[in-house]
Amino acid sequence: MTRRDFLIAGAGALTVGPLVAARPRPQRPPQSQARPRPTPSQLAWQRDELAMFLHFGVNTFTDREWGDGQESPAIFAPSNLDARAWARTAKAAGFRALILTAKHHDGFCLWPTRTTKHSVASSPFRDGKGDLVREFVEASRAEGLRVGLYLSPWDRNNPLYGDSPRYNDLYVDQLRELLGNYGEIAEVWFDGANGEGPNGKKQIYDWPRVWGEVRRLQPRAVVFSDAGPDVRWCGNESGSAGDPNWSTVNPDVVTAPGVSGPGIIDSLQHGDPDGTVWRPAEADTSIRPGWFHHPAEDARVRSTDALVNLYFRSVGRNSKLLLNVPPTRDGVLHPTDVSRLLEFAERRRAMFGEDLVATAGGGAIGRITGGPGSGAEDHVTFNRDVSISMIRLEEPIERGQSVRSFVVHGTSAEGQTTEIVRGTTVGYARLERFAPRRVTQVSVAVTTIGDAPPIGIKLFA
Ligand code: FUL
Repeated sequence: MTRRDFLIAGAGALTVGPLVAARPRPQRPPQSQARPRPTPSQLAWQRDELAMFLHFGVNTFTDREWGDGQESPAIFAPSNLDARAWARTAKAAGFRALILTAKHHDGFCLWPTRTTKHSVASSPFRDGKGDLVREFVEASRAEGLRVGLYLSPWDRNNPLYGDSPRYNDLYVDQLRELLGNYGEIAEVWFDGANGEGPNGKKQIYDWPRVWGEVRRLQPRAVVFSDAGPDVRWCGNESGSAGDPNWSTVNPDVVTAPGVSGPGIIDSLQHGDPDGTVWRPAEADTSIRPGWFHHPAEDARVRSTDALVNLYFRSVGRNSKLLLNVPPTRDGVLHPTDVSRLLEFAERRRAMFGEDLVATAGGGAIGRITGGPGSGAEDHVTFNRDVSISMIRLEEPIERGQSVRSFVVHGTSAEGQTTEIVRGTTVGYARLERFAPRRVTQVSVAVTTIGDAPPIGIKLFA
């Protein structure tokens, strides 16, 4: 298939190619005006690319994943807790934000809340005078990292859980403490877990109220949940974004955190090209099998190769990677996890350190076609024969997302042009790997919804 065939085959309403040239040009309004765009906070969130998740709490000490709320605060006794070391590792590994489980489903609060005694204030940590949320935010800021907090709505300790209005008041009070007393919070993370309360009582969460509180107290924060409103879940816990992956969604499909039903996972994975709101996908997963640290999993930390693959499946598919690295009972990151993170960073530096378009791109990058609902093609001409094996494509997402499909061709020094790779959406970033090949010119053709944007092209050996 030639590039021109691709342009013809790939888009519904093309204005190029002999098959459609005779048809009247579709009378579509320029959609770029109407298409959703990210807010400045959503843009900053995505540009961070990598965030580190820290699951830490009573489960760390009981060796469980979900506590039942009956744990004694006396067990929370990290011997050597060093939040600054967490942040230093995150920074050294190229992460730009950190998210801490301020309260998990067991209800134990890592800050001295006024709402319950089930907190660090009743524990041996810093002789009951500690505030881990404060240590965490201060350490993150000292390393220039953005801060996020996870506050589980499901609370297996609190007696009010299941008594909907009263528990909702308490939950909002906890949120107010976290969002009112610790400076700027960049992301607030809500999962939709909604287990049974005492005596089988069902808790009905008041999400509009919760999100309203976040807006009021932290207007620049992004709110994550399955249903957004700012950032959506990618639909699995293995850290793989969908392909295609649109950052726009139809908000009527996933209406609240934790909802299930037909089409929901598909919508979380892929978004919707005709979606009316901007709600990019966050890909969350753990560096280990569990979310909390379990000594038995110390030999099951993801390999550096696996982390690189994960990066391609998340950041490389228009998503953001939220990688969990759980502290141990000592309150430090496990040395194996730390070395994997540093190797992961080193590998990224080696892979993406030299953009050949910048260093050997002799020719101008030119737009050939464009226009609403159309295709576009850009060329990179090298001033020498170069070997390439990876490409990074980028859309200027501040203008929205519009690439529906792309195809990359390479031309050798002998003048032979062959297809290298093709795919669907681009968005913030699209990363592809392929068998190394020598080229003097690379072209990228795209089909789009709305105006064809200038596509950023980076090529790597
Ligand atoms: C889920 C929780 O049930 C897991 O324990 C973990 O916190 C994960 C990130 O979200 O909903």
